Amino acid sequence: MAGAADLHRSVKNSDPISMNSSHSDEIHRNGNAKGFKIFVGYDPREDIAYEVCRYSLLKRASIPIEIFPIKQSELRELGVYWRERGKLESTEFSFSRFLTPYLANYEGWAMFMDCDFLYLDDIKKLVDLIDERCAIMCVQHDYTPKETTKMDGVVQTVYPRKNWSSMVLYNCGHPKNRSLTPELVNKETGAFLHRFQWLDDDEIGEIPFVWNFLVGHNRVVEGDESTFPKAIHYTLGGPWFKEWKDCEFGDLWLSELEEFQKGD
Ligand SMILES: [Mn+2]
Repeated sequence: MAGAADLHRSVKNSDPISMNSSHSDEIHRNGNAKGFKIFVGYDPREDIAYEVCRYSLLKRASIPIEIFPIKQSELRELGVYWRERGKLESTEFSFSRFLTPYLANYEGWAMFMDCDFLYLDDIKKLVDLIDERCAIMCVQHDYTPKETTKMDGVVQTVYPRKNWSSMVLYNCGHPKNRSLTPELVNKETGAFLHRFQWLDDDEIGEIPFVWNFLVGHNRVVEGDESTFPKAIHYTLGGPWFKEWKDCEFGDLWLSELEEFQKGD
């Protein structure tokens, strides 16, 4: 089995965004000299979603960030992920996402997010919301999907705190998150992990919903800027799937794709 050192070497070598010489206080506070770490759930069926998500983050970021795709095949090679895929897992990162604190060496803050996001604002504004007292922070959706399938027809389950785990700021150095070892992530149930049952409720901080704006669920209120999405989450399926080409906010994703492909 590969040790954490191999993994961190692998993570460090994959595509760091270099930082200029003026290290900001905020980066030091986050225990991270290179940039704020963002782990993005990667699924081979949605490669273009990942690329556009990454592009949208980098384009608007005014702080140094490092983006790492969480690829199940790589984690398996490194020996940190070995559980069998269950029928209810709609993506390859259903469980591997919970390795985020481990992948960040249990240091500082790091974010996990699905790949089906489009960023519309500067992630610095999200990082500025970090509350050091929390073990994690996320958008606490009150969300019970009516749909029973998503993406290419994979059956979905409904459970409390659904979608909370799709974008999480992890206080990787928090003692409670030490329990998220590869051993635990490989054996615990979906309910335990997605409901954050290694934590007490008051250790879970709240982020405004506009940072995980669920297409088909959340709504923009005209004239109310606090409802304008900062990060759109195409949770039902995005325009990279034929059947979702015309979904709400699909035009924004498609124009971002065009810009990405032009290589701007
Ligand atoms: Mn998603």
